[in-house]
Order: sequence, then structure tokens, then C-alpha cells
Amino acid sequence: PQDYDYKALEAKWSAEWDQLQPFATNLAGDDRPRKYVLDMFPYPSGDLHMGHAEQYALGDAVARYWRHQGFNVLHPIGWDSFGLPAENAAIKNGGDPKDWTYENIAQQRASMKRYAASFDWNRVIHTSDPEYYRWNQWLFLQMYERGLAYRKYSDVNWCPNDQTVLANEQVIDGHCERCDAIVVKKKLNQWYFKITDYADRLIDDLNQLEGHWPQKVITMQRNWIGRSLGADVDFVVEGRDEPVTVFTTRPDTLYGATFMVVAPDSDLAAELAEGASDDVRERFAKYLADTRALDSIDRQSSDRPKTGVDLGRFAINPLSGERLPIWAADYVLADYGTGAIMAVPAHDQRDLDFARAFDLPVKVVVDVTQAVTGVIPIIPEDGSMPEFEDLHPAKTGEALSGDGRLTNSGPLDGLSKRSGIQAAIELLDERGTGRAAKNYRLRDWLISRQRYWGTPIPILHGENGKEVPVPLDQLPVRLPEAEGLDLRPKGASPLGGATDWVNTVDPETGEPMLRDTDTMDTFVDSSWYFLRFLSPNNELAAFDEKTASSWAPVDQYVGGVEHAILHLLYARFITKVLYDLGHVDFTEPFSALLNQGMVVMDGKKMSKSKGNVVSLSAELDQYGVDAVRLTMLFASPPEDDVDWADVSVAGSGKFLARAWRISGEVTSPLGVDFGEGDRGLRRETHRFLADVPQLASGFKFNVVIARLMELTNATRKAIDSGAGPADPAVREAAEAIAVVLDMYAPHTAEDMWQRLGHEGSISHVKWPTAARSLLTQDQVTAVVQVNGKVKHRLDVPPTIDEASLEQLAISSPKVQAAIDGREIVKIIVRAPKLVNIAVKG
Ligand code: ANZ
Repeated sequence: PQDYDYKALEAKWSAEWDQLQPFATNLAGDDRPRKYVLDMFPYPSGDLHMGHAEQYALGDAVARYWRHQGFNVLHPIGWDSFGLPAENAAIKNGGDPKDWTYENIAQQRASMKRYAASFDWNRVIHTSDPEYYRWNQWLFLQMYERGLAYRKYSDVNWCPNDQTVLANEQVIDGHCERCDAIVVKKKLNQWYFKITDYADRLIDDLNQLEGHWPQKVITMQRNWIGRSLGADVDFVVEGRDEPVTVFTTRPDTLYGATFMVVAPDSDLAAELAEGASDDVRERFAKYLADTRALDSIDRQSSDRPKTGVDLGRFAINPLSGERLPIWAADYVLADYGTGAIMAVPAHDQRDLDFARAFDLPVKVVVDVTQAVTGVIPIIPEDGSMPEFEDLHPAKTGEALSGDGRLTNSGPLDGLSKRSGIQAAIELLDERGTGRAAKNYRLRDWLISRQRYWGTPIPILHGENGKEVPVPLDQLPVRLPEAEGLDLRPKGASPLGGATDWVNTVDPETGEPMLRDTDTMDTFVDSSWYFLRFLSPNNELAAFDEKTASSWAPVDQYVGGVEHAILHLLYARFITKVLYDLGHVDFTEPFSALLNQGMVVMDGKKMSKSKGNVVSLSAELDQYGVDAVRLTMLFASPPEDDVDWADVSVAGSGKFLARAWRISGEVTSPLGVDFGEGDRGLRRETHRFLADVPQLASGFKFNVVIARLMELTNATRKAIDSGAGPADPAVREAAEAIAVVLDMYAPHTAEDMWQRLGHEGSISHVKWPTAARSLLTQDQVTAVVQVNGKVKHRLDVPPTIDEASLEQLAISSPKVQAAIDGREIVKIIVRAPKLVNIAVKG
């Protein structure tokens, strides 16, 4: 084409790539260093949207960056294609979830190709293919054999809308993560994976990820697993043979325990009430019914008035020998710790609220006015030391949770919190009435679902609870056809309706057996998929272990922060299981993680209900793929949200056209000696080449793009009013622009490369390295002011033009912080010394 025509470039280069397959990775063949760059794979719900476009622009920039650095890069893609939306669509519109799923996959696949993400299209996987889910079943059986998959009859989270159970991780503030319905409890016989066995390792190994994963995600995982260290303490209960054990994080405060509380819905509470008076039994029964009616959020909220029933029974404090009344109260949960606590109202706020409500004694055992090394005692504002009496919680209503010296605590007197905890545990140990203990918030992963579109659980059920695993050579257990099945949610799996499928025989004895009718949580599918890409067509194993050992773990994982707990926790767990089984030689699946921000409109999440959804395909039609991709990364650092109302896709397109035109104006021959070129432009090119790897490997792509624009402008100037198009420095600059631009605008970059006289794809061309001798250049300092105040100083070349300087200033995080989202009214640029930005307010 004569002028920049993105449609023509797209058509030309997508055909070329189909032919050349420059992104097909040969995992075995060469001795280049390796990088595994993985985008979280999509769920095939409709066509790609702006969020996908952001993610793939980012992941692809990373993959292309490493390719240009000389790495053999694996960058695969597939589909997480089991799950509820397909089934719900089939229920609503008729049809088969399978058809809906694979039609959407075809559409997304076409859009991804158009978007020119450099995926290896020879490694595509769909988790709903029997060739894939067969290995979910294999994984299940491996875990079953080792007691890591088990079935249990217990209270589970039930979504009354989706009519299926949910894992704890899928209940967000008491609501279903998918449909937002209020989750209720129901007793069911369900399959679990024993993730709690891995709780310590899942916490401890987070240390390996520090600095490589977003801190926020690490913290969320830590809190979700929720490890507490403390002690189990045995209390003798009058009239009961066995002592009652409580879990406490503060055994140092044992002398301050003035009553005991049990969860009303625990077996223990029922038993203690059983042995009490008729009157107590009656009140307890009523209270239990009230408790059951509460949802678990209300139950834990601290501002709800405290309620409870005195059970009329007594426990003996193992250290002080005091007699403590036993109450049942709903602020104690049945499924945490032992479901019973020692209440220390002076030092625990919930216990204090309860004690004040029911007039129970409050005994202070930590003197917080006495300094402990490193701890500053509470001192009132006037600086006077408070009287101990004035701080008494019974008076103030405030529990004293801080550190201090133990008092009223017999042998523990004078100790700090830390040494008190230690000493109390030793005392308990000696007397055989307690021991150090750990507790976790994490619960086992409930994996069975009462829905159709998922992996069948490969277990057969016979008489008297007999369970037989399906032999490995009979996998996959294929899903029965949807046709003829009633998929509507009814609380039991639709697979139960496939009678021919359900009725089978024990493969060994031939006796009649029934197939398990539940399907697996789709998070099982995604917990190991990154390994399947290494040998996607392997019929003998889930993945090739040798290849996994040289290519996995994933070097760079890219995806949304919404997976901070669910998917990432499960994948970490399953990786450790596979490690223990000897299938992989690493314990963490994703060595580095990058969370991209969202694409929003006017500061708001795009959603159909708000009517602010921008159609990706319309943007691609109007501005071209490269302009959209470039815009996604130019708008902000990748972790931040991109506000599509604030970007100029047309501006990106204009820049691309400017860069592309330069490649057609270069008249020096291929291979010309750059050493002969104009020194000023060469310096700019080499400074760019020196800075960009560091910026790109730190994902500062917005800055790289600003630098690309700067170099493009400098090259333009050199052609028009400087060295001229024949100068070798112009070719050098144009080639540098093309190679770096390939991370963001691959069609434009390929075409520039070709117009510059090169053959073959640009995608594997090594980035030129900066020559030291060209890096020493006078720099001047440009001052950036916001509303007249100096906010930043930039080192820039004296030849910088106004547009580049403005771009540099605006894209600096410091200046962005100073602008703080306010509207820019005017920008005055005096290159190379000054940028003055006037903002509203
Ligand atoms: C006495 C005590 C004194 C406590 C004190 C705290 C402060 P985390 O950190 O969440 O593990 N607890 C134990 N089991 C409970 C249950 N099933 N329901 C409600 N609360 C329970 O918290 C552990 C602390 O929470 C335990 O330590 C216990 O109260 C309470 F100054 O014991 B503590």
C-alpha cells in the first residue's frame, strides 16, 4: 500500500503468520534459554471483550519481549470450557451445552487470531474434551488412592438458585460468587479434596513468591488459609468423664478466663444441655433453633447484641482451679477450633461484650500500663500515666488486647505476652492438660457439583456403601449425551437421569453398581492445565514429565486479580500434590504473576446494565488491531485500570502511521555501517536501546511506548531537517523502532521490517544492544510543574521535541500522582526545559 492501511496490513500479515507459523514452539529442539509465558485461559462465554483485549495485549507483549531477547518462548492458549453458563444457556434456549461451548470457542478463536496474539496454535486444549477431562479423572483417582479425595456427609454451602453446592472459596460474604444468591447450609454427602493437609506448605511457600507475585495476592492467600498459633487447653467438666478442649491464641491469659462458651450447634452443646435441668433444656432448644436461622455473616458480626444460654454446668480452670460457668452462645462457631472457647473478657472484646450483657466477672490479668520492651503503653493525651483502675474493661467497655506484664496469674506473673504464651504452654504440657496447637481457617475443598457440564467423578457405588474406583484403563468415563436429559437444576445431578449410563457393574466381580452422578468443580480442570500444554495430545499421561521438568513451572503468568484465591490456591495445592506423587520436580506452578487492571468507561466497570460496554470488534474495525493493542498498554501501567473514555485510539493509529512511513523513506542499503551515521540521532537510538529492556522487563510498557514516540519524532526530524533519509543513523533508528514496536503492534512492525528490506518475520529478531560509547550524552534537566509547583524533574536529551517531552512528563507516575485524576486544562511545553500542566481544582 502507498499509505498506512491497517486493514491491508492485517490481512497480509495474518496470512503470512498462518503460513510461517513463527510462534509454534519446538519444546525439544534447541539450546536457547526458555521462557514459559502463560495467559490465564478464557471461559468461552460469548465473543472476546475489552478485558480479554487488555490481558492478551499484555501477555503478548511479555511473550514477544522474551522472544526478541533470544529466548525459546512457549505461549499457549486453550479454553476452560466446562461450567455452568453453557448449561444455563442450554436450559434457557434448549440445545446442548456442548454445541454452545464449541460455537463460542470457534468465535473466540477467530477473534484471538485477528488480535494477533502470538499463541502457539498447535497446543490448543479444551477442558471439556474427553482427551482432557480423562486426566482430571486420573488426578482424582491418584488422590483417592492416597486419601486426598474423600466423601463426607456434612453441612455444605448450597446455592438455592444454581441448585448446587459451592466450595468455601466460592462464597463471597455469604453470597454465591456466580449469581449472588444468599448461600444456605444443607447436609449432603459430597466429595472433598484434602487441601487442609497442605495448609502449612501453602502458607510457607508463599515466601518463595514474595517480590514475584503482587503483594496483595500473597496477603489474600495468607489470610484465606488463616493460620493461628496457640494452644489446646483441656478443661475438666463437672459431671462429664472427658475434659472439654478449647483452642486459644492467648494461653497466657488463662488465669483471666471467667467462663466458657460452646457453639450452640455443636454436638458438645447438645450433650451438655442434655445433662441440665428441664428449664435449661427448653431454653437451649429454642436458642439452637434461633441460631440455625441466622446466616453466618450475621453470626460473626461484632456489633450484633450478644445472646446466649447459661447451661448450668461448670468447668475447672486447669491452672487456677477456678470454677467457670458454661454458656452456649452463637458468637462461637462450631466448625472453628474445637467449637468451644475459654472466655477472657478483660482481654477479648467479644467476650467482654458478652460478660457485660450477662453480668459475668471480668478479671484483668495483663497490666498494660507496664512497659514491655518494644511496646509503648497506652498513655492519655495529657501525658499522665493512667491509673490501672481507670483502664478496667468492666468500666470502659474496651478489652485490653495490648501487651503488658501478666498479673493475678500465679507463676506467670511479670511475664510479657510472648513469654507468657510460652510459659503457659509449658505448664499445661507438664500437667498434661494442654499443648501447643495450630488452627486454620482453610477448609477442605468441596469438589462435587450437582450439574451436568463437567467431569464425571470416576467412582462406582455398590451395596452397603461399597466404593470402587474406575480402573485407569477404563478412563475416560465419558459424559452421557445431553439429549434426553433434564438439565434443569433440581438439587440432584442431571446425570442421575441417564439410567443406562448410571447402571453398570463392578469391573472385577460383575456385581451391579451405580456410577457417581456428580461432576467435578471446574476449578479442578484449571488446577493443572498449564502442564497439559507441554504435551497436549499425550494419550499415555496427563503430561510428559521430562518436558515438565525442563519447561515448567510457568515463568510469567498473566491474568485478573479475581483469581487471587480460588484458582491460584487450587493450582498451588495440586502442584504440591503432583510433586508429592513424584510427577513434577517443583512445588509452585507460577514463578511470577502479573495482574492486569480492568478496562473501564468513565471510571466505571463496563456492564450491560450500565449501558457503557465498548465493543471490542467495533474498535478493531474502526482503528485496527495494532492501534487498539498499543492503546491498551500506553494508557497506564499494566496493573492499573484503563479508562477507555480517556484514551485516544485514533492518536495511537496516527503514531503507528508515522512510524510506518519512516520505514518507507529510508534510502540507505540493508547492512550499511551505522558507525557512519549522524551522532545525535545515534545517541538517541542507543539511549532508547539501553533503557528499554529494563523498562520492558519491569512491564513499564507505557513508558516504553512514550520512548518509541520520542524516537520516532527524532527520526522524523532527522529525515526532514537534519541528516536526511540516506543517513545510516536513520536506518538504525527505524530498525530499532520496528523491533521494539513488535511487542505492541505486530502487523505494523512486520511490515516496517519488510519495507526496510529484511526477509522473514521480525518476531525472532534479537533486539540490538546499546553501544556504551554512544550513551554518554549531555542531558538537560526538564522541570515538570503542576499548577505552578515543581513536581518532577526529567533527564532528557537537549534535542527533545515538545511532543515527546510532553508525553514523557504526562506518563511519569509522579506527575500522574500530582494530577491525581483532575482534569487537565492546559499544558505549556518549552522543550527541553519546562512542562507546565494546569489542572482544575
Ligand atoms: C482466649 C482469648 C483471650 C482469645 C484473648 C483471644 C484473645 P483466631 O486468631 O481467629 O484463630 N475462638 C476460638 N475458637 C473459636 C470459635 N470456634 N468461635 C469463635 N471464637 C473462637 O482466633 C482464635 C481466638 O478466637 C481464640 O483465642 C478464642 O479466643 C477465639 F485475650 O481464647 B481466644
